[in-house]
Amino acid sequence: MSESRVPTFGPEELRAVQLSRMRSSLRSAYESVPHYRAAFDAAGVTPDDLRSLDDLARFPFTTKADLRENYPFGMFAVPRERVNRIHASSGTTGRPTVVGYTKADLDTWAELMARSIEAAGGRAGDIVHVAYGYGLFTGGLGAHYGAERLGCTVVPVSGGMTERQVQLITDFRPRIFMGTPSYFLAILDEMAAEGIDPRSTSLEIGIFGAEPWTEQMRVEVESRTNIRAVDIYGLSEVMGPGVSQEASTTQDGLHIWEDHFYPEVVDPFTDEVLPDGEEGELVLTSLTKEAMPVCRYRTRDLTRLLPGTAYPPFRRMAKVTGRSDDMMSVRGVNVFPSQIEEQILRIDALTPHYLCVLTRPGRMDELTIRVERRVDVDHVTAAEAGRLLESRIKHTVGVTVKAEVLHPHDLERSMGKAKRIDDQRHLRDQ
Ligand code: DLL
Repeated sequence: MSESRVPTFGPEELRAVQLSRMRSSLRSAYESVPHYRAAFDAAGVTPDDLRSLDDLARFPFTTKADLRENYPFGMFAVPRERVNRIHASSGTTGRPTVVGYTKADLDTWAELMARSIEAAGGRAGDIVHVAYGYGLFTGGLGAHYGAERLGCTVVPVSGGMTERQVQLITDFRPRIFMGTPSYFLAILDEMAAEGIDPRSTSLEIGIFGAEPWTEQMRVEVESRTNIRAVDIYGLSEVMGPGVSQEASTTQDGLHIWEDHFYPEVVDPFTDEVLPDGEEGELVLTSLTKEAMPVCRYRTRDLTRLLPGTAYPPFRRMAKVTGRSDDMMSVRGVNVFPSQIEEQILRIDALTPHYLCVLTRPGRMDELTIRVERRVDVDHVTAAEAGRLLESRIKHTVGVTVKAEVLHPHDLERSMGKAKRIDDQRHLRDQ
């Protein structure tokens, strides 16, 4: 077997590499980005105060708001002429968040994506179908250059035109699919409509990310196909896809490429750094980025740090349970869409196509789960499934919800990240 792209480090050696890279990254941020100089000064720290990795806790956090305030290029640590590429995420309101990459950053990203695809079971010579969106979103181009770097044949389909996706999968016979899990379900439905058995396709590996998906969703995808489904994580502010990747050999959470990103998990309310194993908000510090170093970036993603299995000493992060922004507070109970998804997929008559609708008809919040039934399910069974879902959510999550079981295809399909929450409460407040 050829040598792995995942470098090997002893635990001490990795920490030494992290510390020296962190020092130079913080120095570059402090010296070249006015925002960081002001934030470090306000916190009373300079990069020289970083003597051990634990000292990072003394440094200030960086948030999406900081990036927005420095729109468009204020967070860059290099002259604009050295920035080779820009990506941006639109966000729901206001200015987009802009990120930049030097030539070396793009090279690192391609290498980390090649590493991720390899960890997912990919190898040179594979055909890779990329259904992540191309453009300002980092998914498409990130996957693309990584697959090319690994020596794969890339099919840059991007998202949308689902019939054509099916045709290209059938005709080109890719081994690997890369896209959001929710969009892959739409492709599976299209296959079903065309009478194509997904088990008869060439696909063996699915590298799914850009949105939360549950273990139950993995079971759903793997049972309908011959695919091994693995998770990929990343965010544009920190690089894009390829910050962490689940190994196909273990399928037990995502190894963080710690030679390039230093993870912490903090209590989202007290900001205190939590010990490994405890759930909180993931905070990432870039160690090698030139164009836009990030110091303690608050991802808003909730997870836990776990010891490495397939690639120690790199630690793993557990599957993201949700974003703190996606937490629905319903009559005092905190609920994440992933908790709802888990219960939906435990009921045979229901599909993973669902939407959580929040309303406030009187003084109290109401949560309605709109979920499609499976094609072969009759009305009586569908109604029973709805009642079962209501009672299971009541018992496991602790909140009373209304389930509305819909016909197949009643809900809009997304081509990228699925929309799981429709908050209509503000409509009445205005
Ligand atoms: O979604 C980058 C990406 C592209 C990752 C393709 C994986 C595959 P953004 O658009 O900046 O970047 O959105 C980042 O998406 O903070 C998470 O909330 C969510 N997210 C990304 N991957 C996962 C995942 C890309 N595997 C935001 N599980 C992140 C759960 C994920 N959430």
